[in-house]
Amino acid sequence: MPVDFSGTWNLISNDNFEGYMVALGIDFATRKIAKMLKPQKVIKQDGDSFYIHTTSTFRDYSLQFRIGEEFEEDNKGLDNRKCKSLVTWENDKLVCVQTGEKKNRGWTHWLEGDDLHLELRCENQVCKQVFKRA
Ligand code: ECB
Repeated sequence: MPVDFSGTWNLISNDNFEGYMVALGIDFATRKIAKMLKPQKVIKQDGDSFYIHTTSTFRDYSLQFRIGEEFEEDNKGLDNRKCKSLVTWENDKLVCVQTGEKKNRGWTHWLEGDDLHLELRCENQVCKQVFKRA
């Protein structure tokens, strides 16, 4: 039985989001707004099928994928670059590799106690987010 990430999750910490956004080339004004946000994630998981909706007062982003099936990701409203994304299980961690213009781009989700963790990577920057159940 895989881990179940399903639920509604509220951001409680966001380390080095600034560095991650700079690595993605997000402009100053957008970064100032984005840093203030407390996004919520709604995750619907059915076995190896995922729907992840990240919402905020500023922008929303949604993603649907199946484990092991590469897909075209259009990072609309984020950095607006396209990439090829592949999500796999690494033990109980959900690991996404986003292949494209930016080196070393991807993210990892895992559960720790009652918290949802997310590491966002781009080039030499790592942003660490923690969410609690709503
Ligand atoms: C959607 C809420 C954040 C909106 C921030 C707006 C502008 C900043 C532009 C680019 C920054 C890059 C990413 C924002 C951080 C989080 C959004 C979703 C990150 C993501 O890829 O989550 C994965 C894993 O949960 C599922 O899409």
